[in-house]
Amino acid sequence: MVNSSAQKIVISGSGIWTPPEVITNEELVESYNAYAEKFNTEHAAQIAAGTVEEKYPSSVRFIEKASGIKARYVYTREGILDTGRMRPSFPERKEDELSYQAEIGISAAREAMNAAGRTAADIDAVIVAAAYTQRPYPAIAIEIQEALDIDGFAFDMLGACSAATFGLHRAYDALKSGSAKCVLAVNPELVTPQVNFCDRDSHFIFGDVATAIVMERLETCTASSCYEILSTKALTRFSSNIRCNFGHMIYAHDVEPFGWDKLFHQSGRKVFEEVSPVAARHIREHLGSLDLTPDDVRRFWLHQANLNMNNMVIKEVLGREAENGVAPTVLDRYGNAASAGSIIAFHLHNSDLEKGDIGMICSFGAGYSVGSLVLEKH
Ligand code: CO8
Repeated sequence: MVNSSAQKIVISGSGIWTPPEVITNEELVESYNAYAEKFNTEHAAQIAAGTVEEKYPSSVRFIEKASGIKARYVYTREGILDTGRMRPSFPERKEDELSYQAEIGISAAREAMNAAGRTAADIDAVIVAAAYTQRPYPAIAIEIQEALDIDGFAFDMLGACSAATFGLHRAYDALKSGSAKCVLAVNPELVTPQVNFCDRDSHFIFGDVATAIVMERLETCTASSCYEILSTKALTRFSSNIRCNFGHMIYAHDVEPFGWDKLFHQSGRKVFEEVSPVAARHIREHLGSLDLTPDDVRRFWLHQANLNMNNMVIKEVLGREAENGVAPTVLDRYGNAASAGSIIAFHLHNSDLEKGDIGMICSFGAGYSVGSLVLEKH
């Protein structure tokens, strides 16, 4: 959708909640390898008989070379490195307690509201957009709305890797149509509970984070700087190459509710090869629709799943290696923070842009999905 009417929509503030705890590759690999060794010893007979697959060791060198990830922030380290558990430990919160996702979402939301100079009274819509919500209802967004004392309406939406950008698209549409005057879009990506820490192909990929954006009309914006949204563009193509089969039907399925396929799993190489060209084409076409070329863009805030993938996408888009800083990386510290990756990159790497500079947020991954916004700094 192109912002053709006189009504200009802007991002007036952003915020982030970064977990206090970190797990390095070295720590993760050490615990995985101890787990794998124990598993192989306990299943020696079945491995010898060919009925159980041997677990091969993970490697820091592989992880860094294949993904660019060096560490990840986690809500809690508790349980993840315990070879007898291999999953985080989150005590269940009572029905009268704030949920984990609302808690981290509120921290990011408060920072975004401060940056935008907005109070709860100014906001009239809350969108929570994330790869998972910890319960289907009442919506996490309504819980955040209540905790922040915001009037209006709130809802949750999923969209895997593109939840955050698709959420911003919905915010843009609501502001354009007039159904909202100031939207708080929150991405509480609490994903470590869905990571299969017993799988060496994916145990290193993800980290937790929450991001938030305040979006409003230019005419109401009082922030010292903001980003006008020139245009939004979304694309989806069905693929099972990144998949999670956890859902409400499990109760009726009579299957193992915590089986490997109920957690995140993917064919990483296929995803890499299939999604990169689609993302590059999407970026070029989106810019082209605004009569912009990739060289007009001062900064690309890309999805943060894999450094090699981002380098490939940018090279394909620009026709050359990217100069330093054109597409900043945060996944070395954050890992893949699901849909929040491109928003973290935007939040941490936009202050040096000048009035009139063009930037582009672009997510890509599970679904498959690609979501982008072209921005101009005011
Ligand atoms: N240590 C050592 N060796 C390993 C390890 C490891 N940890 N893992 C795999 N290997 C081995 C493989 O088994 C393979 O061995 P062999 O050749 O003998 O079969 C060899 O290394 C090479 O494996 P790959 O070909 O798979 O390696 P790649 O170079 O492709 O790297 C990656 C693997 C890093 C996974 C890469 O393919 C990748 O990043 N692809 C892109 C994937 C992507 O973008 N996915 C999107 C993720 S979804 C998302 O972003 C958010 C939505 C969902 C949120 C869910 C939260 C839980």
